Amino acid sequence: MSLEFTCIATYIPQPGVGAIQLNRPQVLNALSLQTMIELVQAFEAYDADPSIRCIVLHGNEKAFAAGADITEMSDATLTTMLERDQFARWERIRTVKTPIIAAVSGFALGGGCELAMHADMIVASDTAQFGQPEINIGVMPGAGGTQRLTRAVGKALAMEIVLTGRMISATQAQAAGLVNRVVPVDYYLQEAFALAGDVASKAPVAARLAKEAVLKAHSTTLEGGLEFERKNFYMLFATDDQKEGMAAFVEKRKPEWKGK
Ligand code: CO8
Repeated sequence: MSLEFTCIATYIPQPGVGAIQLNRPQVLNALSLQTMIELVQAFEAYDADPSIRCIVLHGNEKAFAAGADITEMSDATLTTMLERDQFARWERIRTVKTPIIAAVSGFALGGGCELAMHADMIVASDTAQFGQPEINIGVMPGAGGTQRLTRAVGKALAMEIVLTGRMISATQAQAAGLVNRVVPVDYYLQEAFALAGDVASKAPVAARLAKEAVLKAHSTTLEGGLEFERKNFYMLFATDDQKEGMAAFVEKRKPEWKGK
C-alpha cells in the first residue's frame, strides 16, 4: 500500500492478511477526524486488493481506541456535526467486503468499542475492557453502539453498559457474545493473525458472500435473509473456486483458490 498515513500504520504480517494499526498512543488511539479518513482509505485499499483476504485492525496493548477524539468534538455544534457528516465514513467501513478481525487489548471505549463492533470477529487480550462511556460526557453512542451492542449482548447488559458508562472485562464480553476469544495479552495479536490466516486460506469470493449473508441477518426478516443466503449460495456456482473446491474434495487434494 503506497498511501501516506500519520494516525495509523499498515503492514502485511503474513501473505493474504492486511493489518491496520491505530497509531496515536499518546491519546489512547482516540479516533480523530484524520484517523477516520485514513482508516477508510486503508480499509478500501485492502478491500480493492485481491491478494488481501482478511484484514486485522488493532491498537496497542494499552488501548485499542478510547473513543472519538473528545478534544476535537468538545466545541462542536449541531451544525458543525452535520457538516462534518462523520458517519458517512463509518458507513464506508461497514460496507467493506473483506472479512475484518479486530484484535483488542486495553481500552475499547465509545467509538473504539463501536469500531471493534464493525469487525466481523473480535479477538481480545485478557486486559481488554469494553464500554460505551459517552453518558459520562453528556452524549450517547453514535456509531452504532446502541444497535450492535444490543444485538451482540442483549438488551439487559447493553442498557447497563450504555446507561452507566461502566466497562466490562474481556471475559465478561466473551461470555456475553461480544468477543470470539480471549487470550493472554502477549499472544492476542498472534492469535488474531492465526485466525485471519485461517480465513485468508478459504475461497475468497465465498468468504465475502458469506460475510455479507451473515450481516444480513441483522437487517432483515428470517424469510428475507434466507432468500438472500440462497441467492449468494447460487452465485457461488458461477465461480471457478466452487469447481476447484469440490473437485479437490473428490480428488482428495488441497484446493488452489483463484478468487474467481
Ligand atoms: N479523546 C481525546 N483524548 C483522549 C481520549 C479521547 N477519547 N481518551 C484519552 N485521551 C487522552 C487523555 O486526555 C490523556 O491525554 P494527556 O496525557 O494529554 O492528558 C491521554 O489520552 C491518556 O489518558 P488518561 O490520562 O485519561 O489515561 P487513564 O489511563 O488515566 O484513563 C481512560 C484511561 C479511562 C480511557 C480515560 O482516558 C477516559 O475516560 N477516556 C475517555 C473515554 C471516553 O469517554 N470515550 C468516549 C468518547 S465519545 C465517543 O466515542 C462518541 C463516539 C461517536 C461516534 C464517533 C463519531 C464522531
